[in-house]
Amino acid sequence: MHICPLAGAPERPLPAARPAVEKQGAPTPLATHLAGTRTLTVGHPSPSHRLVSHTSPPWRQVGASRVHDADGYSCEVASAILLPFHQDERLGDESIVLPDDVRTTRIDPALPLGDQWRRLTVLYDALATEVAARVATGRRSAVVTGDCLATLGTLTGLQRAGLDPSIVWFDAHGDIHTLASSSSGYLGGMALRMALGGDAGMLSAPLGLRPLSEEQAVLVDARDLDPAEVDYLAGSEVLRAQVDEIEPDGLPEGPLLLHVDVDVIDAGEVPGLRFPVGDGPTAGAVLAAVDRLLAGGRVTVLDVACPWFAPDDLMQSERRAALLSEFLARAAGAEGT
Ligand SMILES: [Mn+2]
Repeated sequence: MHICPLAGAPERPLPAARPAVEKQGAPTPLATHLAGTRTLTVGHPSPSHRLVSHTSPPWRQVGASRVHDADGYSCEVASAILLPFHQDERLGDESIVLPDDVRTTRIDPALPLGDQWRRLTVLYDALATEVAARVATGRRSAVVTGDCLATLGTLTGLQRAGLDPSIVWFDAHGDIHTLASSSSGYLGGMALRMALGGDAGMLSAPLGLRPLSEEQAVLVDARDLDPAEVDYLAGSEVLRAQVDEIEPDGLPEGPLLLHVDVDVIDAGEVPGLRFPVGDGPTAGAVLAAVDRLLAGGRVTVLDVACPWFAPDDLMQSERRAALLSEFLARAAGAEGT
């Protein structure tokens, strides 16, 4: 599995492999193709959403484009939806850098001033619109965001595409707080709980997100839990697993949203995290677990959250880019197909 270098190569994607926003009449002309780049910027989302149903989706197809390099060899090109935000704050472009050869669709709508929940709703609605359009093509998609809260938009998009996905949540934290139980008030620490119906009036209801049942959620390697999270999980049906042992066979049936907060990786390997946690699995172990789950053929979206601060230096930036490259290559790659 590799991503071929595109520099200097004629870009000749096959008809079936063009970016979703450019094909098959995506709901509205959402994207503006920026001249001279392969980045698409999605600006103003449509309030209407096309519903499609997939009874037997071909998820073994890859979320990638097949191109031919200068020597005529074909290879897979990764593509990704990028939401460069931490909550409703636009991150600098240096915060999340995707490899040059990743076909990137950037979600960057104009947000209304004022109320944070309204801003987040507009932002995640735009993400959901793009995810739904991408998923409707039957390809696995990759989404890269600045925090875990944005996964609510990805989940909403899958549901708008007619799916009823379960969620596999790799995270050093539980993200299972409510507004009432959280002592910090950090919204990212409530993301999974909101997917399960927590504080539904704030984001889930305005987005049209249908809360998942607890049995549809698997929390993987959450090793830094607050007492209120421990109490909730002890009385809930949320499944728990470890990175080293998780296998597709033990997961809820049906399509899966695979969410990976990079802080699940031992903090020693991921510099500059907002909430670093040690004693975690290696990046290699997390990537191997992702490989196993992708090989199961049910992952519709690989969602990678990057809750880190802006990079301190070039070395830090390059380490992060290398890590993201590994994830995106897997989302695009032929393994498991
Ligand atoms: Mn998280």
